[in-house]
Amino acid sequence: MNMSVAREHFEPAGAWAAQGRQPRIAIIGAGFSGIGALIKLRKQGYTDLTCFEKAEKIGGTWRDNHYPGLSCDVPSHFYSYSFEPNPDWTHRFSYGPEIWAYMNKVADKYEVKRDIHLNCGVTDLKYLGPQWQLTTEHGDVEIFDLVIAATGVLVNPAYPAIKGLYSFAGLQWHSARWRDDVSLQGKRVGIIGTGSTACQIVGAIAGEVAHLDVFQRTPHWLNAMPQKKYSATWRFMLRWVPGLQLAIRNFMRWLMEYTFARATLGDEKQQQRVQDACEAFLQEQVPDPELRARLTPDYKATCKRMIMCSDYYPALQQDNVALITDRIAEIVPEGVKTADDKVHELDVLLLATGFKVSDFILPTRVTGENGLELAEFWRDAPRAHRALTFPGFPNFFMLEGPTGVFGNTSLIDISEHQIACVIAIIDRMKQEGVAVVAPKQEAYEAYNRAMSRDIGKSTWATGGCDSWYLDATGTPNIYPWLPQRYREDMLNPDFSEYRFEQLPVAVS
Ligand code: N01
Repeated sequence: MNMSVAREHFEPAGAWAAQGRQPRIAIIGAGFSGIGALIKLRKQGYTDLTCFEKAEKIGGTWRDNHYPGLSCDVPSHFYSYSFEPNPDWTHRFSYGPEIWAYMNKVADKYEVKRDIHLNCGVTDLKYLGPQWQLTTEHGDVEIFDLVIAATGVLVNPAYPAIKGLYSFAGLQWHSARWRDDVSLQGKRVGIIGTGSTACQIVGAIAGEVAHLDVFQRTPHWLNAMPQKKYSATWRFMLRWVPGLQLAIRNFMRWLMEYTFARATLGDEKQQQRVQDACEAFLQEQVPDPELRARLTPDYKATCKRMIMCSDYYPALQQDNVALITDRIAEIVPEGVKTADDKVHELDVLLLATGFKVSDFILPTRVTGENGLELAEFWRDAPRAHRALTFPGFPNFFMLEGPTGVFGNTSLIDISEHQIACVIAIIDRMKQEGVAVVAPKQEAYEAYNRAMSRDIGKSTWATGGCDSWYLDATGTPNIYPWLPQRYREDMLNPDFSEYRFEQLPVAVS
């Protein structure tokens, strides 16, 4: 695939729409968003598609995460592609391997794997006006008319800044880099973190390990996960009763958004209902008042992402499990030393410490118009226009970009709506012979101003906690309105917010 690129090769050739040819579209990442984009673009008649995937398999989050207990806290019939409902989901909340198998099955059915280059990370994207020059980790260079980054949010593991982290003499790994080759049976295990990931791991491994130390920095609010195994009769009905799957999907979406989105976005009654439910769950699950006190957050429910997990509290009360709330002082070769000078000796140390959520497509170097670097554009905090496009980066789209709808809802649903918006923009380029599209600076600024004004009313901002939703400026980097509004915006893009140019722009 090594191509030597001459500037003349793509100067006039850049205006794909004016020339009536197919646009060459690069999609970066083969997770749910990237695969959805491949399917939907092809369906719309765009066939010159190349997907670059840095790993050896497709799957994104569901490939990278394979820790014990992995499941999705969004109901299965909502956490699926709208165009590929699955009557065969075995549980109300699917387990990781089943979700990954579903994704593979869909990719096979729509024959998109042929468009995917595996083991092919993209290191550099450079806008040459009106096309993009893409460089892979192998040094190959290709030219594309349009680029869609589908690189995800919770991708790059965050390693905690704890003194001596790498001095531990035993085995240590991050939850998103699970060592399937190591059995935890009979071992002394420690886990740092008590977020969604840690809760699932603790519930799954507590019965297997000799001893488990759970290192909690901040307690999180939890609610039960109302898991249910679907019967064969139910699955038969889903397959054959017209409209049933769609009705369930719509109901689940309404339920998730009514419950969590409203509670987060200023509906005080709903927030109180969620708060009461979490408090009641804790009270019912943890009878010991001393342990319960240590597990009670001092901030509002829905400030951090709500955790739905039924086996965490029971696991913490097993004889072989200890909740450690003393601050971690340092990691030493024997294990974890806490502020009370006690060394908790371990064979294995698990880091369920979350992700570097401000990276998005970075560290891929993205250079837009006039040499503008995306890393520089994001210097204060990552921002986007409608979580999808960026002024100064024409013909470039990012699915699940900054300030997206990242609460307790289906990211598949959100990315499908974004793909619909991208397609509407490309269709317009095609109809009007447009070579360049980018959001106008003033539209981007007005949108971000409105967001900053309203995000301050959400419990992410007012709930009194720190969370991965907050960016370096302390502002929640997340959509401040109900998801329904975002979906409507994506389905009815306001083209006046974009600059459409028919001629190639000058090269910097
Ligand atoms: O990561 P997190 P996660 N010393 O950032 C602690 C999705 N997800 O992987 O709370 C000590 O939430 C940190 O402590 P604190 C979902 O969107 C979904 O669990 O900051 N502790 C926290 O406890 C979720 O929100 C599903 O004080 C340190 C933990 O590590 C997102 O992924 C399942 C520390 C990190 O929690 C991320 O979840 C799993 C330090 N230096 C994940 N640094 C489902 O669908 C960090 N911590 C079910």
